[in-house]
Amino acid sequence: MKRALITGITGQDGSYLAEFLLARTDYEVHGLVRRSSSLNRQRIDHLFALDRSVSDRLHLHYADLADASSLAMVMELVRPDEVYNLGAQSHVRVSFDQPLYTADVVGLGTLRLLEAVRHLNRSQPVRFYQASSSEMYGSAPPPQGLDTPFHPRSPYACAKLYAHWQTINYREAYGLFACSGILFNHESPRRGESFVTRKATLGATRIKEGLQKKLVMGNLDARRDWGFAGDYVRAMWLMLQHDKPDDYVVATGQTFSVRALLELAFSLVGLDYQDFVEFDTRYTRPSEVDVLLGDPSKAMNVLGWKPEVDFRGLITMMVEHDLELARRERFASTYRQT
Ligand code: NAP
Ligand code: F7E
Repeated sequence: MKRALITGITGQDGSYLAEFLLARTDYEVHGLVRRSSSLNRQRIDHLFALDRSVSDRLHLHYADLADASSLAMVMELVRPDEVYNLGAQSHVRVSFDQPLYTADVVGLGTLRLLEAVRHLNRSQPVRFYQASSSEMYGSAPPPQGLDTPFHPRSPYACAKLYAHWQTINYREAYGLFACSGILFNHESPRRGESFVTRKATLGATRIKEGLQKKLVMGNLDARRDWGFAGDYVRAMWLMLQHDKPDDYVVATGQTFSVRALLELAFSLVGLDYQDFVEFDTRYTRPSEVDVLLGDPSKAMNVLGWKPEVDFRGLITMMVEHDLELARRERFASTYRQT
């Protein structure tokens, strides 16, 4: 039985990765969780309801990327074969409001975890995956690949770049099996509600069901390379199964504007986005990343990875999920009134 440790298991990617590893019968999965006043484990609750042959292989531990001693303790307790560092303050706009916190958790947090991994690696081999981001390319012209120079445009991107280089340095300095996956935007019905795809699919479906009247957005001209999170966690795992540690870009190789995203999400529920979308500078950023378009050829050629869900399939999946949520909410409110 292999042991995997996931930071950020309660997040979008952490939940898909845990599901993916548990579906393989040869993994025990350990996740780090933060203490919060109310439980926020909705994305992984269903895993504990599965057959005991699966749920017994899932374990949660309290720790925080800001707290080096908790990371060292969990590392010693679990002694994982594979560590996936997915924990982060991952919202780019929020990183402008909380730059120091973002740098601490995303940048130094990765270094704290790498130190704990380095110590364990002295007594047993440990493989490490770092969740790097296409945001590190920032204003670099598209398409962006492994040879493209980085030009980060937010506190989040700067912190991710620091973590990316620390990961590479631990590989070169200590011979650690450390991989950095430079993942372009990936989404799903489990995406946080304030990221643009989910905001669009929730907005369109709630407007359709009469639960809200308008949707207030920022820059509609930004373009992103959007893939499906379920496809991308498979790439993370493949990196750690390869015979040598390396860095990879994971993307679809297609780019769409936020405007095209809105057009599609609203058209799927029979509406025209122009009748409902308003602009507010509240949702713009002090420095924007205009166009992201990734070149995933190395991941495809070396790892044999390829995405299975395209942009239309992804947004359709999210709209169908959110339409069901909106219908239930409308039904519950009608039922309360009668
Ligand atoms: P997400 O949904 O925002 O999840 C972030 C996770 O990190 C949550 O489990 C969160 O826990 C945890 N976390 C936050 N602060 C922490 C701390 N101080 N200590 C420990 N855990 C902490 O993010 P995601 O979309 O799944 O992304 C996963 C990783 O990939 C992140 O590192 C993100 O920056 C990176 N990434 C994402 C994308 C993308 O398009 N999704 C692309 C490239 C890279 P709580 O539930 O307690 O908040
Ligand atoms: O914005 C524009 C916004 O917040 C996408 C994170 O997972 O992917 C994500 O970062 C674009 C930007 O994602 C709104 O200005 C317009 O140009 O969904 P987002 P992001 O900033 O690309 C990368 C790869 C990560 O690593 C991050 O962790 O959409 N946009 N109007 C808007 N964005 C938001 N959130 N809300 C709007 O109203």
